[in-house]
Amino acid sequence: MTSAPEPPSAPDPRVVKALRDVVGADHVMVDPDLTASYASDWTGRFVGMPSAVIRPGTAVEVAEVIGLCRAASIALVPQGGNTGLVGGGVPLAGEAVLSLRRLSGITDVDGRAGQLTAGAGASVADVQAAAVVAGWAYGVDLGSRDSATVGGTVATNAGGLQVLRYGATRAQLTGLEAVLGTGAVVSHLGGLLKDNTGYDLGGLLCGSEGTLGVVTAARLRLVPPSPERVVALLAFSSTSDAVESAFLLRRALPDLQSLELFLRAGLDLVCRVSGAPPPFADPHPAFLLAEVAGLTDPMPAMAAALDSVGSVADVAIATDSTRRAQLWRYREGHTEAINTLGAPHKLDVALPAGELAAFVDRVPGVVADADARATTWLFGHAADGNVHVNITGVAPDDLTVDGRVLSYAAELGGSISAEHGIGTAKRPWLHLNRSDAEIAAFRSIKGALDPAGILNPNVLLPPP
Ligand code: 2HG
Ligand code: ZN
Repeated sequence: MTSAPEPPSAPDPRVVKALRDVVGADHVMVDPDLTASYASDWTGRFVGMPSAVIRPGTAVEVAEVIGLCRAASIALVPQGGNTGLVGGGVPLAGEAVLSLRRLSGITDVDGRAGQLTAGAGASVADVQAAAVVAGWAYGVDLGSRDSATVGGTVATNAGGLQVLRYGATRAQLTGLEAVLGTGAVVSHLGGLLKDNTGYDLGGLLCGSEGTLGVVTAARLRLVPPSPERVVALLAFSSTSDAVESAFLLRRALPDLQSLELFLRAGLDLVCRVSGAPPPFADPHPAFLLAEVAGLTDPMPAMAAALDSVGSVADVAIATDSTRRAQLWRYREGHTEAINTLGAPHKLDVALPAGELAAFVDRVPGVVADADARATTWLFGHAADGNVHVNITGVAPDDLTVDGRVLSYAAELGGSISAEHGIGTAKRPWLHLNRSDAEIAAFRSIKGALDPAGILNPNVLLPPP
C-alpha cells in the first residue's frame, strides 16, 4: 500500500457552510476520521485523502453542489461503491469526494417494456433483485455486484460476466440523467428504444469516468429471465486448447451466458486461500468455466457442444445452484485471493481473438523481463478476449511492468483497458490506443461539458 498523502486543507468554512445548507450538515464531512473510508480503493494500491466528502440526496442537490464547487474551484471526484480498480474514484490529489450513494432509489419499473430507473447509488445487486421482482433479469453481472453502484458502472461502462450475451453497461442504457460540469441537469429518462434525436449524451457519459458529468440516474433495459442453468468447468492441457475451445463453444451454444478463463496457478491460490478442494484430481494448465442459461434445460445442448470440443482433458458439470456456485468460486475467488499477496497491479487488457492464446502464454515472460521479483496472475473473460493481468511483488508506484504489459497488448492490436477504464492508473498510456486527433477531440468535449475542469480532473485524459 502507498503511504497516505499529507491531508489537504479543508475547503473554506464559508463554502462548507453553503454546501451543508444544500445537502444537510451530516452530509458534508471534513474530519479525516469520517472521510477515511472514501480515501482509497479496496485493493489498497491507490490511497488518497479527500479535502471533504459531500453526499447529496437528489439530482438537484448534485447540481447545486457542482455550482458551489465550481465557484470555489474545488475539484470533485465522483464516487459510488468504490469498487473501481484504476484509481478513478480515489481523491489522489486532495479533491473532494462527491458520494452518490444516497441516490439509491429504484423507480418506474415497467414490467411491460422491461425497464426500470435506478438512482446512481443503487447497487447492481439491487437492480438485479428489482428486475426479478418485475419478472425480468438485469443483463449486467459482476463479482462486486453487492457494492458496485449503477452510477459507477455507467461512468465506467462496466463489463463483467455476461458481456458476451448482453453487452456491457452502455448496451443496457435506454436513458440517463446527469449533472454536467457546467451545473446543467440533463435528463432523458423516457426509455424509448428508438429515439434518433441527436447526440447520444447517455452513450457519451457512459465510460467518461466522471470527467464530463455526474450520473444521477439511469434508465435500464432488462432481459428475459433464464431460469434453467448449467455450469461446466473444463480443464485443458494448454492455453491454446482452452482458447480454441472457447471459440467453438461460443458458436455452438447460443444460450452461452458466461465463458471465463483461468490458469493452474490462480486456481491453486484460490484453493489455498479459500480452503476449497481442487476441482480435479489431476493438475491441468488451463480452465474454462462455461455457464449456459435458458428457458429450458440447457444440459442436452451443453453435452452436445462438449462432444464437439475434442480437447477437453477433464470436466465437472453442475446443475443445482449450490454446486454451480462452488464451481463459480474457483473463478470469482481470484481477485480476493490475489489481494492476500499485497496490493496488486491490475492491468485489464483485451486482445484480438487470434492473439489471445499467445498473449496469455507470453505475458508472464514480458513481466519477468521487466521485473524479476514480479509474479503474474492471469484470468478473465475468454469470450471477450479480456485478460485480467494481475501482478504482485511490485511496489504500487513502480510503473515499469505496467508500461511493458500495456505496450505488449497494444502491439498485438489490443486495448489497454477492456472494462475497468483508464482512471489515474493508465493515463500515461492512453496514446497507445488513441491517436492525437482522438485525444484532442476528447479534450474539446471535456472543455465543453466541464469548462472549469472540476470533475475528476486527474482521470482519463493525460496531463496536457
Ligand atoms: C473480474 O472479472 C473483475 O473478476 C476484477 O473485473 C478483475 O481483479 C481483477 O483484476
Ligand atoms: Zn472482469
